[in-house]
Amino acid sequence: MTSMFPRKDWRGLQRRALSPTEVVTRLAAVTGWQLAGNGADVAIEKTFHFANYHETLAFVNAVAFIAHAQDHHPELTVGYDRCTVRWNTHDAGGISETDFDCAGRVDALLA
Ligand code: H2B
Repeated sequence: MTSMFPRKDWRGLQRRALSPTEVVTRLAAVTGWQLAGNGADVAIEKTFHFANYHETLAFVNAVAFIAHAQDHHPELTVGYDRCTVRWNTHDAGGISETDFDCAGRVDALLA
């Protein structure tokens, strides 16, 4: 059976790592996201806080839906009442425009 879920098609789309200046400029335009890691592991990350485990896992599932639809997958660190979302583009070996796009989609879940 074909999937009912829309999925981003990356074929033909050029993805590149943003320069440090580009990353700093984009970080200034978003709330709560910060730089983490080093070299090819450099990423943007933000920790989201929740009232309990149920809310945290509901958030994790919503992020997973975004990840599937965008074909872009964050590293998630999950605790009882918090989840850290960490985006980088391993295909590009750095932080790309896609990471900021997906960060905005995650923020919108709670807006
Ligand atoms: N997720 C992340 N975070 N970085 C990538 O470079 C990436 C991904 N690439 N998800 C995608 C999948 C790629 O491997 C597929 C083929 O589109």
